[in-house]
Amino acid sequence: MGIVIKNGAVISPTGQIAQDVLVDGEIVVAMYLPGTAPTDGHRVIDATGKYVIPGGVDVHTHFELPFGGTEASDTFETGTRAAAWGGVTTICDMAVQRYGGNVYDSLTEWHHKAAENCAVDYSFSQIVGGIDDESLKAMKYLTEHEGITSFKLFMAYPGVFYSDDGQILKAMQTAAECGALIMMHAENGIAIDVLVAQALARGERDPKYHSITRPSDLEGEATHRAIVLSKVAGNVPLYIVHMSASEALDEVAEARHNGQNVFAETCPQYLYMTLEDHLAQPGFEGAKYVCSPPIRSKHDHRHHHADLWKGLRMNELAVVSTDHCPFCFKDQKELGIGDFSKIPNGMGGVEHRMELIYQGVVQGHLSLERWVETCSTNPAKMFGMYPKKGIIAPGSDADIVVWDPNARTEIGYGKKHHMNMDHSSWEGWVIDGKVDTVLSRGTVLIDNDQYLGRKGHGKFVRRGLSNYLV
Ligand code: DUC
Ligand code: ZN
Ligand code: ZN
Repeated sequence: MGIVIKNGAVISPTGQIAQDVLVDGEIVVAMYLPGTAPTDGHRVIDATGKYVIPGGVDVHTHFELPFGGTEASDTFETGTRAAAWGGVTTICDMAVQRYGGNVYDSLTEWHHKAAENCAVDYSFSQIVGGIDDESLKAMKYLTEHEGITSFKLFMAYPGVFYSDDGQILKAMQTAAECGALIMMHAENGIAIDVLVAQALARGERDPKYHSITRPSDLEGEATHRAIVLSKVAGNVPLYIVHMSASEALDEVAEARHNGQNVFAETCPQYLYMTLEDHLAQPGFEGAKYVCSPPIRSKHDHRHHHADLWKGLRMNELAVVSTDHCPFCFKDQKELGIGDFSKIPNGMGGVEHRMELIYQGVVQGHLSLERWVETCSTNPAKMFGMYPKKGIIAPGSDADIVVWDPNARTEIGYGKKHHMNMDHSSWEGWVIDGKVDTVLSRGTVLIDNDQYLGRKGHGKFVRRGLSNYLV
């Protein structure tokens, strides 16, 4: 028995077409004029008045990440279940090699954490925190033999993940040789550490100083440096992660204008949240919104939100991810009471990206097509998973979301909230739309507000090289 999704509007980056979708086993096998797909012997999902979109692809999550003296609170089991609730059918988590550690061992560890635990399909990018001959060799091996074709480097977090410019250049040269994508956390961590120490010495200890000590100019500067290094390394594909600042966006726009293989993602928190309304909340509440790069001020001379939305429209930003890195308030965020620099950095969002960016469609920032493109198609292409993922077309995996534009979603703890956190980063947000039904490789995971999935359904996706390059 197959599944027919009938009478919906199928959305892709190139438009919306009224079509029926026939799923057989794990695959989309055919598309029909609306109302004409054979239904005999098939389960029928009526999508009249609804959008039928490719399952979301979130290429930046941190499940079970040991970080900031604690560990991100979602496991692969809880995090991928929340992803399913949010219409996300593929995640790409960050496997972590630290200075002194071994890349292969860390990848094995991440496989071990994820195997048989995931509700949706998953892959990994590899963080390389210790660049030396051995890890450079490993980058090649992972690209050529393990289906891991992207590597995250850090210009921030000295002493934790930080790489200096020489190390970055070497890693980029290696990536250029084997066709891998370099993902960059672009903030000048050396300068930030000076500002943090100076702020603490002045007695500035509240969560809002997290943002004040990480100015947007230092994101712009690091982005510029990363782009120059990528050019020197032979125009290696460079993907700036979690962009928060107009200054950084300018750098990416200029590099793209010059024909460089430079790309970027942003995350919902950078499109909607502000220092004043979130980080500077009374008491220690602002700790919930501590992430890096930080949430920016609405009084900056640059209009970060407006610029980032424009960047998404103009394809200066190709992808929206979440940088999902959840911590509970109790005992985790609380580690930083009295010292903002000890607040674990990260926010939970894997469940809400499709909803929050759809709200951007409702508000007129993006088209429906661009919503699908930035949240599903482009991440699949950028990370070598297309057309298996990121599109509804014959031969693609039947990762499909039926989206109801006439229903609402109330986000919040005790409302819609399935991440393993004791609060919601998006408390009180109401979305003019709703995840109705979710299929992952032809299996129904969400239906009628019920979770029908299971851990172990999700399979590791071996990725190819990026199919997004200019
Ligand atoms: N930023 C975060 O906020 N959390 C995880 C790592 C990162 O770069
Ligand atoms: Zn980062
Ligand atoms: Zn991250």
